Amino acid sequence: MKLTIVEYPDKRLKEKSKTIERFDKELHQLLDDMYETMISSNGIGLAAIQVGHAKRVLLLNIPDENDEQSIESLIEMINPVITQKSGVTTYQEGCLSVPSFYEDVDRHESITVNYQDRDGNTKSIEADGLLSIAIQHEIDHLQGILFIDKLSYSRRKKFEKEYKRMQKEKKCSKS
Ligand code: QAP
Ligand code: CO
Repeated sequence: MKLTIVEYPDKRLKEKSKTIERFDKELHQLLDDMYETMISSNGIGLAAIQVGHAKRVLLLNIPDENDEQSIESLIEMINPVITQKSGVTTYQEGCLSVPSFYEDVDRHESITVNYQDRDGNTKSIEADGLLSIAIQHEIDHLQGILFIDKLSYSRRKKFEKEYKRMQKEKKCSKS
């Protein structure tokens, strides 16, 4: 089932997500619904709070060299923790919860993440490139942090202005 994406400035996006303790059918259903929601919204990453569930759950599906997304490369992370980080990189990020806005954000270049899979097995992954950026963006969601919270004061102002104008245009096109 496709779920509704929570969009900024909804306060739920500021909530801190809770650790998963039961790796049951309910969790598996949430993961499947999140996947359907992410793919049909053209996303490459999604955190559970973006569909209204304050749980430490996220998905990543980075496109391959031919820019194609495949379920083979889907990564499901439960209770992720960054254990190592190095370097700095900048990327123009976007977010399904902040539609049609993109801005440069600084991240760690390479990271190591410990997490659990849908059955509760402990995993570890070393990531760099877009996967590393995406993981950091999604883990931020679990702390209630959006990429726009990382912008400088002046860029944040620019965002608020542009975003408010867009919301108005959306409303007008409906009526
Ligand atoms: C997070 O973001 C991310 O504005 C995932 O109109 C961001 O999937 C990972 C999207 C940057 C790596 C680098 C955004 C789709 C998707 C939009 C997304 C939109 C339609 C964002
Ligand atoms: Co996001």
